[in-house]
Amino acid sequence: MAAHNAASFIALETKFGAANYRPLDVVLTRGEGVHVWDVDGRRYIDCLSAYSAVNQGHCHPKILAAMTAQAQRLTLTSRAFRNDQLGAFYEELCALTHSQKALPMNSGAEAVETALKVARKWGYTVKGVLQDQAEIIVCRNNFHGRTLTIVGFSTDPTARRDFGPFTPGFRIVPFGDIEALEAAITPRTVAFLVEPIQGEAGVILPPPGYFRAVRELCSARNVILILDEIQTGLGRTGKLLAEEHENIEADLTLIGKALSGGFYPVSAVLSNAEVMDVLHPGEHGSTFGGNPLACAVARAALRVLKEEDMIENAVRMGSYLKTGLESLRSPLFRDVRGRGLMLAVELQPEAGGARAYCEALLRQGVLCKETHDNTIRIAPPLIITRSQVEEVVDAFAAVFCGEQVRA
Ligand code: IF1
Repeated sequence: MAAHNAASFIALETKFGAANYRPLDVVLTRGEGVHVWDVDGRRYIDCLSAYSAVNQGHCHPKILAAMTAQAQRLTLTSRAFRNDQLGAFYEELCALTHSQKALPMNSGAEAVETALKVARKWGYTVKGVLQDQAEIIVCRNNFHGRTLTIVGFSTDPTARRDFGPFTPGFRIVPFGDIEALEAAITPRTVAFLVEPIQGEAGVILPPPGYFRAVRELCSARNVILILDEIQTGLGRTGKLLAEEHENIEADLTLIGKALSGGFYPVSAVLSNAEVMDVLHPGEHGSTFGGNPLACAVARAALRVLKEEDMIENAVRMGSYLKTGLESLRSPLFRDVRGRGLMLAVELQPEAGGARAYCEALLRQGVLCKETHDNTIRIAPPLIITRSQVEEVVDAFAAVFCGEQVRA
C-alpha cells in the first residue's frame, strides 16, 4: 500500500508534468527543521535545503506564525496602493544588510532581471553610455536563473540550446580571473554580474582576494558591481552576505530563496541610493512583488536568522561537516570544498558520476543532489546540530567507505 503510494505520485508527475526535471524518486510529504519525511514515513536529513531556500529549516514555527497571521489579515494589495508591511520590511532589510534602498520581487531570476535593467539605465542616464550600447560582463559557468535574457548569457549548452535568439549586450569572462575582467571592460561596460561562490558550477570558490580586486577595479572604471547572493546570501556561507568574507560592498546585491525561509517566493535587489534612484514610476514592477504576505514572511525569516544565531551555527557546523567529510579520506573523493554550510564533494572521474551516490545516500537517510556529473552538493539547513552532522558523515561513510565509521 505504502510502496504503491509513492509509485502512484511519481506516475502522476510523469504522466501530466512537463519533463524539465529528473528528481530523485523520493516523494516528500512533511518537513520540520533539518528533516523531511516521505510518503512511506521514512525520515531524511535534507542536505539540499531546497537549493538554500530553507536555511532556517523546514516549516520554521515563527515564520509559519507570521505567515498565517498575515494571511488572515491581508495578502495582496498590488503596488497601486500601499500596505502596512512594506515599509517595515524595507527598514529591517536595509538595516540588516547596510543598504539604502531595496526593490522587492518574487523569484531570483526576477531580481537578476531587475538589476540588469537598473544597471543599463544607470549606464545611459548617469555614466553616459550611448543609447543601446551598454555591455554587462558575466562569468563563464554562471548560474543566474532561467529567463531568456539570463540563459542567453549562460555558458551551459543545456540551458541555452534551442532557446535563442537572445538579448545582446553581454560579455563572458572566466570566473576568478581579475586580468580577464580588466581586459573585458570598455567605456560601454555598465556592470559586472557575478556569484560570490559559483553554485551550479559545483561550489567553485574564487582565489582569495579576487573580490577585493573586483571591487577596486569596478570602482576605478565606473562599473556597477552586481553580486548575485541569491544562493550564497542569508547565512549560507557563514556570513549574512558572502561579500563580507572579503569586506567589500556591492553596488547591487541580489537576494532571494531564504529571504522567505522557503514559505513563499520573495526576492529583492539591494542598493545604495544613487544606483536605485534611476528608476521612476512605471519603469518596473510586479503584481506580487512587495505584497504584505511576502513582507511579513520575509521579516520573520530575517528575524529568526539573527535571533536564533543561525549564521554562527553555519560557521561552526560547516567546518565540523567539512572536517568530517575530509576525514573519510575516500579514494573516490577528488575534493571536499566550500564555505560555511555551502559544501560540495567532487568525485573522481572514475567514480562513474554522482547521481548513483546521491541515490545511495538517500537509502542512508540523507538527501543530496548532484550538480554536473561528478559533484555532490551538501547544504543542510543552518540549524543543523553536531549529532545531525555526525549522522550525515556516517551516511557518507556507509556509501563511500562501505562501513559505519562511528558507532
Ligand atoms: C532550478 C542550480 C542552485 C541561483 C543563483 C539566481 C537563481 C538561482 C545564484 C534563480 C537559482 C536554483 C534554481 C533551481 C536550481 C538552483 C540551483 F543548481 F541551478 F544552481 F540553487 F544551485 N541566482 N538556483 O542559484 O533563482 O529564479 O530559481 O528563484 O531548478 O532551476 P530562481
